[in-house]
Amino acid sequence: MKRCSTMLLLGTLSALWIVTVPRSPAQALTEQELKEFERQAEELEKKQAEAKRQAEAAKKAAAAAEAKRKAEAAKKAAEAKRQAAQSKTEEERQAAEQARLASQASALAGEFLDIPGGTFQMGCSPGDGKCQNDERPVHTVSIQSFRMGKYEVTGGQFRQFVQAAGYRTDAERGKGCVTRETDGQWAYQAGRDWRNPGFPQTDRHPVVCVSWNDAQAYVEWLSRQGVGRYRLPSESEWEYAARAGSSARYSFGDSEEMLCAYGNVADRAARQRFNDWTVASCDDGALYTAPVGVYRANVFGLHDTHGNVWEWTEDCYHDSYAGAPSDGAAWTTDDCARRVNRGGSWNLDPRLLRSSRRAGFPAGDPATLWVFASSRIWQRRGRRRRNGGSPSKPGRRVRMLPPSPASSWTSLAAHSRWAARRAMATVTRPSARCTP
Ligand SMILES: [Ca+2]
Ligand SMILES: [Ca+2]
Repeated sequence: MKRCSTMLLLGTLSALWIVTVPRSPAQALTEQELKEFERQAEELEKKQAEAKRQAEAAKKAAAAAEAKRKAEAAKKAAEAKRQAAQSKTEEERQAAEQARLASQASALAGEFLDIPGGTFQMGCSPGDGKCQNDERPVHTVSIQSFRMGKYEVTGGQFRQFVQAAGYRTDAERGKGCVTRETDGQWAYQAGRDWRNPGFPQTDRHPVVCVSWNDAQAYVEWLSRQGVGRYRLPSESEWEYAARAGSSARYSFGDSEEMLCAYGNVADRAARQRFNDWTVASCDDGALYTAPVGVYRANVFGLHDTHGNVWEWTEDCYHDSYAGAPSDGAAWTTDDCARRVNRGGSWNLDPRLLRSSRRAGFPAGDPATLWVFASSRIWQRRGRRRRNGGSPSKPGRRVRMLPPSPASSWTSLAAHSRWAARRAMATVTRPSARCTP
């Protein structure tokens, strides 16, 4: 019992000592620091939590921004694709419209060729002893590029005009057409007109018995069809195009025997039928008119510039070139009772088929021999580039044109060489019946 009392007493004293003994200063700072540390830890945790929240918010914002950017990019791409598709559709629509107009124009007016501009000497060819006074003086003419019918206007083309417009030609309204009937004389024959000139004609033959007035009515009607502007070529445009860079008597040279390869003329066979004719010493296979495009083209690609049928031009006839325009414009002042025909026809001899040969006939005179070729004028959008073509619309026409514009006889000769190479691939070969 005594021992237990003693231990209880010691335990009580020890506990009192523990409670009452003062702590060291180091122990007090550590406790404060612990509290401070705890406070700082809490603050740090709060900051870390805030930073984490901000980081997550920034991440979400970045993700949202990226998603927005991608959405906008996708929207722009879709818009660009839509616009491209729309543009392509518009281009296709325009191309289809142009093709439709070209097809309609071709059906109505035939094929046309680009004739490059240039400068040439108009009139009597050098050394040509058969020139008439009206082929002089030889003078310089500058021609702007234009488009010209590849062939003479055909009966088929003219028929469309007549049927659509209800047109009646001068021959039908007047005293008929000048033909040579059984009596051997050329004279007006009632009842003769472009439908029935007295010899076989198909829709591919050049229209005949057509006066200058009829030709004007045709090109004016064409210009109202919404497929381009048309007019007759000026006389200088015609000669420039017919010569195609050649200063010789004919577009191909001076050889009369070669005429039958390039056109329908009064040939040896015609002499069998019309024994009073002067004829070329060759055979072209056609007694009257021939379908257009049968014979060789000149280096511009034009057919029948020598013979087959005369071709009306815009000009009034003057018996001299004194005072003639030098810019390719039609000469339409002074006496215009007669209009100019060029190229000669199927009943004429080589002398009358030269490139410089001219004729003037009354505007209302629908002789069988006299017909025309229309010319489509190309309205250029911009200045032609040196290598050809329009800067705003390069395309097929660019490849069709020569490497450089013909601006003189020298450059025109270069053009001719180029055109000759091109023509070799496409030119219509002469009829097998030709014996040049
Ligand atoms: Ca002939
Ligand atoms: Ca002709």
